[in-house]
Amino acid sequence: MQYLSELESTINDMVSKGRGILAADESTGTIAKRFKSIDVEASEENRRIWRSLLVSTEGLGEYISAIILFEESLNQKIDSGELIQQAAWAQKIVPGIKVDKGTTALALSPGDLITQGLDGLSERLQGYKSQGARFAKWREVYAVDQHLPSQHGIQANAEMLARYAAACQAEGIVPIVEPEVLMDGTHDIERHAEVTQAVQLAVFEALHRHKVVLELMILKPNMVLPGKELRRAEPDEVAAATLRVFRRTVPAAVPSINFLSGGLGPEEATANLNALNQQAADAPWKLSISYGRALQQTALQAWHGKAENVAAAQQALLKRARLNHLAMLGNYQAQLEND
Ligand code: 5MM
Repeated sequence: MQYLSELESTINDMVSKGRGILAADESTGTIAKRFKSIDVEASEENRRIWRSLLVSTEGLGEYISAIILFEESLNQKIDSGELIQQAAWAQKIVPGIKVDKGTTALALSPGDLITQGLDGLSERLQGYKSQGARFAKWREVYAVDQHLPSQHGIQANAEMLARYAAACQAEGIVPIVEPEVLMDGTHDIERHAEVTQAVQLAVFEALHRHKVVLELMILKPNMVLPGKELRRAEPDEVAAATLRVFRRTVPAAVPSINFLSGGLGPEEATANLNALNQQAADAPWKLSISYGRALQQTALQAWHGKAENVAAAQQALLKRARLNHLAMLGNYQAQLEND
């Protein structure tokens, strides 16, 4: 395989015990929503300041091994004049890039979504690589109800993820494969498990068909949960349901499973990860994070767009990263939130 040693070196840098991935790849519309919640204008400069703040947090590299960026961040500099991706490397944090172009309705399949962005992907990957990105991320999104996602939708989404992952590996870029079964809705945990299992089976079948090397990719999935309009589940229940599905569907060759937080609160996301690691001491894969909201939320609240709050926001980010590090070791306790 061309670029084999490059891919191996990136995966070794990204997958390390007790470290996780920070998702800072919100598209322009999504980050505008996050900024609106703290009354900050969604300007390019504010996005630069925010992502500079994240990546310059001293000590972050102890708990975070990689950061997913949005396209514009690869051209942005922190105040010292270093590119954001160089500032990440300075802390041994591998920079990567979201390469999908967001979701749209899947034609003739009401309620199913499909992600766009395959056209010209290889050329874009070459460009991002020359700018310093070492890995990429692509998300497919599945809404859940009694009938959704359809079998057709599950197959179409799996095909997209596999074609994306194959294109990445062909260019020497490690793919993060993100099938997100949404937690929105009133479904019970059994229905979420059933859908997550069907989605992951289809994804791994497609990855095999497209010759994707499982050792050189990272899975970024949802946890198995009841619909958020139904009820909130305890961490032990989430961990047991999630591991049951993952043991059935995720090959041992996959080095790391890095969960998305999907709208879980920061403390809930950390507690669930802790339970997963406590219940899965014998698991073949690392169980880590690729959280966006659950890592950034408390820091955003502390920042509020003000220069004088940067240090407090960085402390908040570092605290969440450290607590998630403890959860990766199965050593998190809720009372640590008060330290
Ligand atoms: C599911 O979202 C991903 C993980 O973030 P959370 O932990 O907050 O759920 C995240 O990487 C997402 O894919 C990016 O923020 C891009 O999302 P949009 O909606 O902007 O494409």
